Amino acid sequence: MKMKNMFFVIALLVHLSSCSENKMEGEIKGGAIKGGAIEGQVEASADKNIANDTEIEPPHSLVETPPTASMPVPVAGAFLTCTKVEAQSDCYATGSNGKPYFFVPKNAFIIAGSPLQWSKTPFIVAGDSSWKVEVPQNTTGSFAVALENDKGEVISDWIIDESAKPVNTITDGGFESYNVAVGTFAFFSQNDKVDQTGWNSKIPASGATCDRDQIEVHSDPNKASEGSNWVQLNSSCLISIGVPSGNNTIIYQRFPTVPGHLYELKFATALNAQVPSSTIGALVNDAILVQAELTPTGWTTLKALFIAKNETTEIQFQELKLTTNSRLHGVVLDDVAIYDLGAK
Ligand SMILES: [Ca+2]
Repeated sequence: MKMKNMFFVIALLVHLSSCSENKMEGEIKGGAIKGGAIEGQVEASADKNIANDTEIEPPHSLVETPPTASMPVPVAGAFLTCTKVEAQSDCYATGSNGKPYFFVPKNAFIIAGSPLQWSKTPFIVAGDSSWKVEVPQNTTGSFAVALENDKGEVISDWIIDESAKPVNTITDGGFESYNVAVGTFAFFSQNDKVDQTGWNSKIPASGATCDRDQIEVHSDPNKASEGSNWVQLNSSCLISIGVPSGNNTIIYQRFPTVPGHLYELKFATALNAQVPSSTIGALVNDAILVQAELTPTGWTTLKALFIAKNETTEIQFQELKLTTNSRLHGVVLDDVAIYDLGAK
């Protein structure tokens, strides 16, 4: 891990959303995500139930250097989820265990515009770990809500206008640019790729028993989290004579960032039913931002915040803790987005 490139990063997660059971049948066996600890707030949104028995690991908090006073500080292990309801946004905070996260906001902000502006806005406490945040009438398109406590720590969430997604810095986050026949899968090597935008792949720096990286793309609109295609992370690394090694390939994408800006990573992941458990890792400039244990319970959406240090940032995904080199099924990935939250 390149320490010099390491971000000040903080995770993470909690928010479990997604697919109905019938979207995850077959290879990726589905499973309902149970309602959990914060029923009152979450059950109102049928597709965003929170599991209190999730296997997801606690967040990893990697702090290399202290942030400057003006820089927003992502809160480790806290996860804000907001929805827009008329002239306000209903938000609730959860921790990595899926339960309400104790947070005492001092200020609320609407983050919108180009360039992004953080504008203070009134808010009220709506319940345990939930708030109603005023959204000004002139707010259009996609915007984010941020809550800041008296320590300058921030939790935030983007509210995406489906007709306007200018803030997503990731190209082809749903892997829909790959031409794969429905019901099949195909491998795409970086060497075969003419267009170098979007996703690329590489072999893990250590432990790999293969020498050819590939991206394994599956297609089926009834199984994908978004669109038709998704990526499986475990079985695409080959030795050069073409024999599957079953080792994992890192898929990555480099994208422009503004040093000092806060970014929100969001992605959907799941585990094939043939595998009892495994781990997905999302790394920012080689530093782990998200490390989550998965069981075959259907698509889960994970989110995390990080602060960019460079003008170009690399996001990587790989299946961690791969214990066998002969497995054909593993962790899958879809619907990756990274949203710029600007700097306060
Ligand atoms: Ca997709």
